[in-house]
Amino acid sequence: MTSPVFTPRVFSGIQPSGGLTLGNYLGAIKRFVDMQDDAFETIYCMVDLHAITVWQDPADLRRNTRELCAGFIASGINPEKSILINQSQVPEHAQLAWIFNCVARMGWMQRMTQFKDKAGKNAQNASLGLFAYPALMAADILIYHATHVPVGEDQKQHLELTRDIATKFNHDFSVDFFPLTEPVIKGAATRVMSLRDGSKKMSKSDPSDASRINMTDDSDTIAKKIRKAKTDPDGLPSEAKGLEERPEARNLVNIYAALADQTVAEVLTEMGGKQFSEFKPILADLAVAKLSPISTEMARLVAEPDEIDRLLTAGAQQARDITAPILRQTYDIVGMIPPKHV
Ligand code: AQP
Repeated sequence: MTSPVFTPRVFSGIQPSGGLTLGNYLGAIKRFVDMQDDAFETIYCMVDLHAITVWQDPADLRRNTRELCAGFIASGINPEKSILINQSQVPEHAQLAWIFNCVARMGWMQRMTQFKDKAGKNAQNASLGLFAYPALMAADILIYHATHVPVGEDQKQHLELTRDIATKFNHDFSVDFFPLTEPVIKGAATRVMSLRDGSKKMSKSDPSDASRINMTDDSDTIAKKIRKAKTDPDGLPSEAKGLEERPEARNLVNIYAALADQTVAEVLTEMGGKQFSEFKPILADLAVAKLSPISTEMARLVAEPDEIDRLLTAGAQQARDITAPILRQTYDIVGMIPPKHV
């Protein structure tokens, strides 16, 4: 049997779980924009069904979903080039997730470090949805037969699980139906760290606002957070090996490199020898120059929620042209009887 050739197609998503951070921007959205201009069909998603695996106030969820959509567009995702969707408006994601819940094994899910981190010490009290999260994520990707998924480093394990689910499904039903999706984890900022603790990921749910740069922060706040970012007493080295064992210093250099579209080596050639008292204002100026136009455009877009809702409705219709046939074929492979149209 010859393997099917899958259309080069990119899928990725972000949870509307409150605010967007510089980590989300550099690790994900900025790269979504780059891939939209390559030879891919691109589908980008606000994964609200993932967000509710932990408690979300309904009014906040609606507001955060629209704000995230505004963040995507303000960052350069063009609804004329990419399909932009809200996950719950494309029901095939959740329908395929149920099939995958029956393919994935409990033992696979128990190994997921994100579940362990998010459930914390009280795992018995975590929602069943939080445990099953990676099966829904596999469905998000495979309902499009997506071949590539740009993500930050923290999602690598979930992407491996997506490949395991596709492999087991194909094997169990003796088909070559789901592709083995490639994670795309590239660039200087695949793991942006907290500004207060270089061992922790920058995260929108970190209780400390000073730990992250929010995409809605104004220029003064961005500059202040960078000025106060934790560093060590040494200056910048002129080679990357001088950043080993210096997580906070490395983080600021990585952020600079990603914002400037440079490699770490290029940044250090230029900045090596500077003290942080000199480098931080340069980084702050660059961050403000790159982020302020995005936050201004986000503010303009969120003021027009009807326009955002219209775009998402149109996106869902486009998406369902892809997802409905794939779900129908999946049901057929599994042995479900299709409805008779009379
Ligand atoms: N710090 C980060 N560095 C690089 N990439 C990151 N991503 C998130 N944080 C960083 C990438 O952003 C995409 C969407 O992530 P998400 O919001 O759906 O979930 P998350 O990874 O759990 O992000 P947060 O900010 O930590 O959210 P909360 O606090 O709600 O759990 C993914 O591609 C992710 O890799």
